[in-house]
Amino acid sequence: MRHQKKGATMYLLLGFVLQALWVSWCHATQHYPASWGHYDVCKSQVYAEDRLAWHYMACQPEATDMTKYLTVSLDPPNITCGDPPEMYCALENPYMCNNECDADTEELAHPPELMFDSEGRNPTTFWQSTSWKKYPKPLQVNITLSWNKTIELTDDIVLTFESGRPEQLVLEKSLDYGHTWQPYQFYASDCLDAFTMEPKAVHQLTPSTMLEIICTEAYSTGYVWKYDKTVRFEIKDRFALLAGPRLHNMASLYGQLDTTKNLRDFFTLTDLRIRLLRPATGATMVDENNLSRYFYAISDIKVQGRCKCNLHANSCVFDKGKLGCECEHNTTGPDCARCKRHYQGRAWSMGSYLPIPKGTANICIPNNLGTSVRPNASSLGAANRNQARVCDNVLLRCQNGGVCHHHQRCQCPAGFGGILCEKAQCQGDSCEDLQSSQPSLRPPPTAQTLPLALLSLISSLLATRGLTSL
Ligand SMILES: *[C@@H]1O[C@H](CO)[C@@H](O)[C@H](O)[C@H]1NC(C)=O
Ligand SMILES: *[C@@H]1O[C@H](CO)[C@@H](O)[C@H](O)[C@H]1NC(C)=O
Ligand SMILES: *[C@@H]1O[C@H](CO)[C@@H](O)[C@H](O)[C@H]1NC(C)=O
Ligand SMILES: *[C@@H]1O[C@H](CO)[C@@H](O)[C@H](O)[C@H]1NC(C)=O
Ligand SMILES: *[C@@H]1O[C@H](CO)[C@@H](O)[C@H](O)[C@H]1NC(C)=O
Ligand SMILES: *[C@@H]1O[C@H](CO)[C@@H](O)[C@H](O)[C@H]1NC(C)=O
Ligand SMILES: [Ca+2]
Repeated sequence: MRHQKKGATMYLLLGFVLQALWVSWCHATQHYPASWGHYDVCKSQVYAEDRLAWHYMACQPEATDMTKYLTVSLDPPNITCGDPPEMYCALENPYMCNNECDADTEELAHPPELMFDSEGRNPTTFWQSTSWKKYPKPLQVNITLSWNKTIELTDDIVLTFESGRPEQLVLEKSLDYGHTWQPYQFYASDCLDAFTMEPKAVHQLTPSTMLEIICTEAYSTGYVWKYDKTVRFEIKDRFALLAGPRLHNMASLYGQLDTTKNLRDFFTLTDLRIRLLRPATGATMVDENNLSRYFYAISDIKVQGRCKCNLHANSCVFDKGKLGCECEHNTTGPDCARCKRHYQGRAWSMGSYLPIPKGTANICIPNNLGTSVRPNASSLGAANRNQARVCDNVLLRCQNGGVCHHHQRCQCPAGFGGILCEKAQCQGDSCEDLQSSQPSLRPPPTAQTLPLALLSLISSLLATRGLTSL
């Protein structure tokens, strides 16, 4: 298969900052116009105390077309048309039967690879299933896309159908290489009937419900065969819930991605699965005398994203069929998710987008540096579990524009203070404290100093979130 080309080495080169999407949005809004470039390097040389030293920064690979690096599998495996050869009729006209599929003839074959070839060819190239010969037994197909690497989505997933769009389909994702699956979005011409869910559109979501899994009727109703061929999973619309309609508040989005694991995980995956549950049947009942009208055909699938490197790499290589981050900051592993040997001087942690724009590298330091505090994996996990969450950006706990930092502390804008930035400062005589609200790396206040009522309120809010277990 084309994505498994032997020896193909693909460098996802130094990028703009974040994905092209965000860059273009920033460009449009003229926010932090020059600063985004800081994310594309992991380190730079600076003069410090009269000598040259390295200054480390958070960094991540450029967003790119991720369909070049996936493997596709179908279930059932022999569901592709053409073996034996078959004639298909148009959905809207049962007498128009000029669509022939024959797996042994290249021009008439429709293998799964044709969902990922470059478009712009005329006629389009597409994968096609067998027809609904066994009606009323369901015609169901799973199309599974696997990267064998954790990736982060940066733009809408777009499926383009050559057939009518299915009456029922589910988009699912896995974060653990296909062991477990969660739904991403349900699609049906009748959500209540198909999934017993109320239909909902993404624009009905709010910042506090932005991770809700919805069933939408926007991509299934009717069969405007020629004009409306796409089915979307709207990533950009969900980003905009936090960063504003034109993503003018990027700092808020970054702060929230940084500190809110649910939010980060929502856009993170190792595999995607398209579950086709019921093909388009048109405006009328299923015509049992001509089942050659009912089938699935997909001409294109778009998945834009980047390798997840925990802000410790600015490139990702595709080598021997396998994606991997080129880790910096003395980190290692496919996702740069641990410190190198002999660099475990302090516990590994992911890089941080904050402070905007340079971020914090959180490099791994040699073992013999600093104190002998070396939390091992198990004690670290336990410590993290026991830490109460003070704030959470999805829930917008920090007030007056504060940004939640590591779930522990609200970074308040100048003029505000208090645990949740709820107090206006400078009204009395204590104006000297203003500087202390600037972002800093000092350790967070311990959770025990917080009022108990506040903590329980926060944890009950967190417990009701739909995706806390993701
Ligand atoms: C596909 O394989 C299944 C068994 O794995 C078999 O029951 C079915 O008839 C096959 N379908 C076709 C079209 O070959
Ligand atoms: C039904 O399908 C066959 C091919 O299987 C085709 O020849 C015929 O014209 C189609 N239409 C009707 C109304 O039977
Ligand atoms: C498709 O995947 C789902 C789980 O994601 C599984 O339950 C089902 O058996 C699979 N196969 C088919 C043909 O639907
Ligand atoms: C996935 O990647 C790992 C290395 O990280 C490799 O050992 C394994 O064989 C790969 N699996 C597949 C299915 O390619
Ligand atoms: C590890 O980090 C140190 C800075 O602490 C740097 O000088 C060194 O080059 C890094 N080593 C590797 C192998 O990246
Ligand atoms: C890790 O920490 C736990 C608890 O602090 C301790 O019981 C265990 O012995 C440690 N393991 C290693 C390998 O240091
Ligand atoms: Ca195609």
